[in-house]
Amino acid sequence: MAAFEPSKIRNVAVVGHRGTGKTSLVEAMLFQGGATTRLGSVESSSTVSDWDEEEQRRQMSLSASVCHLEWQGRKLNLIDTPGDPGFQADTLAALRVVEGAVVVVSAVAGVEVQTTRIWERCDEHGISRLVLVNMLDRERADFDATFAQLKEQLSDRCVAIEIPIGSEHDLRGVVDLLHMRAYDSPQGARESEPHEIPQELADRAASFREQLVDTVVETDEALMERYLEGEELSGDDLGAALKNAVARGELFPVACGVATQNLGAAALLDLVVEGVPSPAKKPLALVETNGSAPSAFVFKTVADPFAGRITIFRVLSGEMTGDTTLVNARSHGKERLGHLLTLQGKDHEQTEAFAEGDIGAVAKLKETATGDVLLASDAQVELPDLELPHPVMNFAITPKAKGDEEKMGQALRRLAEEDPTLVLRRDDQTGEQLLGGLSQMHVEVAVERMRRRFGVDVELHQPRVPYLETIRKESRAQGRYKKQTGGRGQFGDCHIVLEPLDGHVGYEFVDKIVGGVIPQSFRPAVDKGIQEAMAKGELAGAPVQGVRVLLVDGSYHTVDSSEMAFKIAGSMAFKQAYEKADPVLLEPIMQLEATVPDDAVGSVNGDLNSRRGRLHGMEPRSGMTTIRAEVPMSEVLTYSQSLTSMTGGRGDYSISFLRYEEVPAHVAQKIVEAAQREREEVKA
Ligand SMILES: Nc1nc2c(ncn2[C@@H]2O[C@H](COP(=O)(O)OP(=O)(O)OP(=O)(O)O)[C@@H](O)[C@H]2O)c(=O)[nH]1
Ligand SMILES: [Mg+2]
Repeated sequence: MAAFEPSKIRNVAVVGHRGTGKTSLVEAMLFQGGATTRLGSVESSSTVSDWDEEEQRRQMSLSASVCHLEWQGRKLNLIDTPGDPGFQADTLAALRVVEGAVVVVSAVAGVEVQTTRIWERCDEHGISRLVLVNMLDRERADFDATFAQLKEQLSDRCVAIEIPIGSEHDLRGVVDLLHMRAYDSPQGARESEPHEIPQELADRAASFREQLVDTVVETDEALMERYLEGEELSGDDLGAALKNAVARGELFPVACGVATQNLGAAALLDLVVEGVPSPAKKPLALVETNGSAPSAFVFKTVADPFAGRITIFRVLSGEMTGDTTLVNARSHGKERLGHLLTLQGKDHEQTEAFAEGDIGAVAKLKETATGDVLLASDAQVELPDLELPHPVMNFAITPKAKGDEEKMGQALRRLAEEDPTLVLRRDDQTGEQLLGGLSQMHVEVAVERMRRRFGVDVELHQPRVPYLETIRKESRAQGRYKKQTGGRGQFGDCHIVLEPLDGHVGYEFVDKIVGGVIPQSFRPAVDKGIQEAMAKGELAGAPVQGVRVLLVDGSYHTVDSSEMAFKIAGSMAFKQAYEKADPVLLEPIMQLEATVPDDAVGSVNGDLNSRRGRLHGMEPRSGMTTIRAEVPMSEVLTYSQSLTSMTGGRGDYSISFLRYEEVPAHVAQKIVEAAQREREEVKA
């Protein structure tokens, strides 16, 4: 396949809350675009994008899937992304490489937590957006309520370009508000012949059309003038202005869909081609590139034990051809690229070249990981920050079979390469291996993959809460280390001041020494000693954060002073100053969103209350209520069992990290005592 020119490419991520129909929509688009010959379904595990065994078992997307199709002579790269916040690393990375996004919202559930979060990310990256109100065939689907929510909660620049005819099981088609004509459902509304708008819908359609016209003309002065002069604007006039406004990110058209019946896909494909800017119009300035020399940004890697590593990239500049050698801008190592691959879910096809802006893959690179940049020649470039969330759920992990430690470590490193929000580390205090992820399911999926892909069976143990420590007031102390008995002695002496930093985050070391009372060469050693002491706070052995250290005074000995002595002095000074600085424990607070049957709301709320939860909002909808609350992580480590029993298995929840907060004193005391007991046990 010859490379598509940049102006003929469209890159689009399909995003939204969990279970809104993204994968089904991608399936419908691929079918509609002729890239597949049958419409697969999530239920029968036959979609192109949910190809992974674990995705099929759980019937949800766990990682981004890259697909492509041709429409109106353009190449559309579609990235199906996971909606579950535990797997958002891929979703966030995908948003770095696209000019457009299709935001899928359920007509039953409306705007949900993750919808809003992703919307905000799209704002940050200036991504053009189209919204699909999906699942209009489901019981209690409500287009009007959903559209009102979109305008209220996402943007008042959301504008309906279609309304449904009929609803729920009686959904019969859609009205195209631009051209004011009706299409019958099912099966690709735009394929059927248009006809008159049904009489009973005429008024409703007219009022929606008026909103559409008013909103669109506001974005185009010339059109506005014609409108004010009383001219009747044609669908094509409006369409052209709308398309420009979408490209500039000023309007967000809202369309109707039933992804599983391929209703809405054709209209969306038209919108993508016409509204989303091509890479030629909007080059991605992720790093400074050298004009026409090839460079690429790696936004995903797949670790496959058989096929090896597959690296998925977006071409930032130049044309990328196979059989070339590029340089990894992070490691400065050379990477030899073999055949280039075009992806369709798990399938790949060899390709000669990718033009600027296209998305492609290559197998078996040596050391390139997600977030890396490949360049034609070595240069210092600042790598783009993917701004991924940090792991918050940590589980102690041990292999079931003794002696499998090495194998487990290897498998986990491969998985972490694929997903940087999965972090394996060793707890210095207990020596345990800890596996951290964004949610319990995130970690469980990793475990399942280790078993299936790498043949390692492991056990997870009660997650540890990643407490932090910080200080609340200023303090000052001296650290003086002196050992001067026989031979060469040791001498270091420093005075430091601790100050709390805003928001309990960060660490700063400020050198305030005047006149060389501590020689320049020893001052970094003081800093180092302090940082080592901060790795394990005195309260619960948790890392200390949110501290500014001023090194204000000290003394030295011309013979006995050494870096080692000043490091120890620094750590002694810190420990003393820390005790006087009113130290406190911080705990992670989680955002919990539970959807439960109306009759279980009382008990779920009561239970959240007893877990120190703070209720934020309740939204009843269709017999189910969505409860939003903030809860300390330590209280919801085993929430899934409780929710199941309170709701008879009809409840669902998601949880994600919000921020750190001070632990209330009575709770903190217990944690500190437990940590002390543990330290004594380790010593004994
Ligand atoms: N009735 C109906 N069901 C739908 C529609 N779209 C999707 N579904 C079903 O809803 C469920 C979730 O659909 P998916 O396509 O997996 O949703 P998703 O947004 O990809 O979900 P995640 O990847 O987990 O975020 C599946 O059982 C689909 O068959 C629709 O328009 N109408
Ligand atoms: Mg999906």
